[in-house]
Amino acid sequence: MSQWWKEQVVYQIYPRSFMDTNDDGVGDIPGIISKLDEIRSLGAGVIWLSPVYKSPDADNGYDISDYRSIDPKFGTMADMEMLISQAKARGIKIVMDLVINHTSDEHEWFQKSRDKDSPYRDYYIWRPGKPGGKPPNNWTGFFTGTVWEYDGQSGEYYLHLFHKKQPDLNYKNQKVVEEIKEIMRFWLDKGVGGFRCDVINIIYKSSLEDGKYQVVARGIEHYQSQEGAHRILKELRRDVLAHYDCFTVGESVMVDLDGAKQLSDPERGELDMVFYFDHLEVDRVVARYIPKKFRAVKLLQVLTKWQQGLDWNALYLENHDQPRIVSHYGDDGVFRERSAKLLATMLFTLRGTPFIYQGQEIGMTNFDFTELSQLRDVESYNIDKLIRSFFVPARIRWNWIRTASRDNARTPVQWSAEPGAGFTGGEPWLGVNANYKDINYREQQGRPDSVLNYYKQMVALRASNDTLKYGKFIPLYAKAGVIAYSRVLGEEEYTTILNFSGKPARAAGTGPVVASNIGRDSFDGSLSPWEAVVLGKLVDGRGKVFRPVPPSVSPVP
Ligand code: TEU
Ligand code: CA
Repeated sequence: MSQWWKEQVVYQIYPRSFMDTNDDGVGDIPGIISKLDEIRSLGAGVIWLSPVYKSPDADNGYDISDYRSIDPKFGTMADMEMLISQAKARGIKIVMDLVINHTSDEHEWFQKSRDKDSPYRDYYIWRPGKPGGKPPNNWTGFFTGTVWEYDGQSGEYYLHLFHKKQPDLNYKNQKVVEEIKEIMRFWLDKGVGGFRCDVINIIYKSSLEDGKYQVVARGIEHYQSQEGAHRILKELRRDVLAHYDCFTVGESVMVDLDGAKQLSDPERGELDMVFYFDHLEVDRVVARYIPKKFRAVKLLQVLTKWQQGLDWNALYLENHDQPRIVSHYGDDGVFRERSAKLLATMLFTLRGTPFIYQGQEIGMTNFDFTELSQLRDVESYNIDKLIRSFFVPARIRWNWIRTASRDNARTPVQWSAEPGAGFTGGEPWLGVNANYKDINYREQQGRPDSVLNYYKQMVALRASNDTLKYGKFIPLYAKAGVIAYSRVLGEEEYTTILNFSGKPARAAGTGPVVASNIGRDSFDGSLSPWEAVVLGKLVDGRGKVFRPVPPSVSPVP
């Protein structure tokens, strides 16, 4: 089947924060429909929709209580069908979020499984406790704390790697796999273009032995990328996905390059692409919450590893779990617009399918909250509790939470300078950033040099250019804040030079400018603060190659 998804740009929507049409403060499906033209004008051909299924919202929809219905706060199934067809009319496919590691505890399967004699008992992972009222093993979850919850009704514990309202399904039970196949067919038959598969590499628990010591996700060696998960992915592909023109991108937790290769190797027939986290953790210790210094040299190393290691990458800098990239790797102060464009330059000159997260295309920043009580994310509260138990002082705690909280990405999209940022006429479920008066879609739409218009240019540049899509990635140079790499296809070559710093810098090389975040039309080797430039290689009238940039760009002292 054709690999159309390699040609496309994907736009991720987190529905509750996207656009509210009935002023209840929560984004909805009619809101998405009302913005389809904006998404089309950006040049995206796919929308990945974070969950809109029925859910009690213990984890904002990642706890599903019915996979075949739409939660009333988002609209109706008719709205959903309308969205699919309205998107289709604009050449856009909708991709659903497939959250199948766990369900909500309010899902009927789980409710039935609380009865020991029910055929649904084995849909989940139930175990008796250890003597002395201790849980069945020492595992800890992604949201911290034990993964076991005791259920008085049947006198046993059930496993939950995330929130206790997100019980894990038992993938040793073939009936569960068959249920999932039916759910996938249900949505594919409605015309969706594929799935983003939530934490897909951890669905299969090989054993429930105690885990090696670590604070968060203790026990992961028993469920990360197990043979069982690979086998199930192959089966889902063979029995379901292969019969539709669709793609899958799998979120893969704590995966290394070899693991990601296995999951996305076309020969193996599992996933089409994987999301990994390495490139966003250059300035983090172990996981997101403990900061260390950002080094551009390290970033280029990580990019090179994945660009050369995988045949095809899922390229992303933001999603609903990550801080805003301009606040993370860029400068959300004086150089906000310029650094946001630099990050866009990087995103669209790497090899893979680019993903844009809502608001990224206008350079939205992290939230401006000043205390924990303004946050909604369950993870932030749990992390705070955890690090408090290690006696981390309040100020440092808040600093960590503030920079890494998932709510950074979840504040409402800033559409205009009207009250509620044009997102809602009511009280938003999570506070709007006060900078909406300066940073909003409408203002940027009307300004040629805006971040929004730069995104549009970069999407268009990639779309029209096979070298940027399919060219080989070659790292050229990294020093201090500057990195350079090129993309090569046959005789064609493009070089990207990025200055990740607020200081001027130099990088040798002159030549025709294909993209510039400061509106240059020629380049002489001197870089402004946060400057990004893409240089092209041209072929002259006689077919002779003109190399504007030496193959290895070297620093000029
Ligand atoms: O995220 C899983 C995941 O591993 C992390 O990114 C997660 O956010 C957690 O912070 C690890 O510290 C996926 C979803 O994207 C996330 O929104 C859900 O909360 C989670 O799965 C459970 O479904
Ligand atoms: Ca609403």
